[in-house]
Amino acid sequence: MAYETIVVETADHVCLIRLNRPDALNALNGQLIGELAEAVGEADGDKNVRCIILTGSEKAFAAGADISEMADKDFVDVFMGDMFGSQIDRILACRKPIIAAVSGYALGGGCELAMMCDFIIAADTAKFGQPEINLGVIAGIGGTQRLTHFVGKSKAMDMHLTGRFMDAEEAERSGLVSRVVPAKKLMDEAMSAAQKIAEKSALTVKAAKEAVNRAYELPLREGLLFERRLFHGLFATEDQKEGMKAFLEKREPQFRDK
Ligand code: CO8
Repeated sequence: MAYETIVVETADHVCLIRLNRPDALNALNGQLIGELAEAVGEADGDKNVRCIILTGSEKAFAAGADISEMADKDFVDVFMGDMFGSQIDRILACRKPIIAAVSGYALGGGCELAMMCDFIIAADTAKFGQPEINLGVIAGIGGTQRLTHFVGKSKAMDMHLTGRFMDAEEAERSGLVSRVVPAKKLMDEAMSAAQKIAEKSALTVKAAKEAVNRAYELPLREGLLFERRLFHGLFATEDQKEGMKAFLEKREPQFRDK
């Protein structure tokens, strides 16, 4: 499908999705969110794709929802239209890993979009923030919930109430991002992480993603049981036999996603 607000390239089992509204610092308008949901859905259904990278430009991952598109809307518009609800649900339904590669601004909906991914690799230029408070609104696609899980209540409150930005170093220290790299190396780092994931059993990767996500959704006892049962279930797969045999034979495993 031809997209206008994103660029999609797939090579070596990795689908790279680049947000592409440079004049608006990749502000998320309805068209971009719709195209992104479509592209993520396509990549999820494409057998050739084993990992997805979501990125923006050097200056901005995304500077938030598009304020010019939202400014004149009223409650009935956004409530009845369920602004971005179904598109966001489609992105969240993706069962393949999504890495956010963040350079520059990741603000408001941009920060929330990065947090929806499975992990964030940040350039040393990255700036995260939830400045919606300055616009007379609050976060609307997960920011109050996910940021709090990542960085704890005190820092999340600070970010949401003051609207201040967090730099890459603070974001790593606080657990929001998994690693920080020099801006020039961001895409190489993200690509090498994606390639590593692509080499694993796709079956096991899906199981790991589902289990980690349960940590955010279930009480500990239920999460532990979910993990244990998935762990037990993986012993029914050929990839478990191959992975353990390869280790004992001191060779690389040849996973077949079975
Ligand atoms: N929406 C629309 N246009 C934007 C946005 C945005 N969020 N951010 C930047 N732009 C545009 C600017 O208007 C400007 O356009 P133009 O050149 O035509 O004037 C262009 O991008 C470049 O921006 P600046 O000139 O402002 O660049 P600076 O380097 O001076 O500043 C900043 C960069 C600090 C990032 C600044 O642009 C800024 O503060 N942007 C707004 C950040 C913000 O408030 N984000 C939160 C938006 S609200 C939100 O995300 C709600 C999420 C929940 C949605 C839920 C839906 C259900």
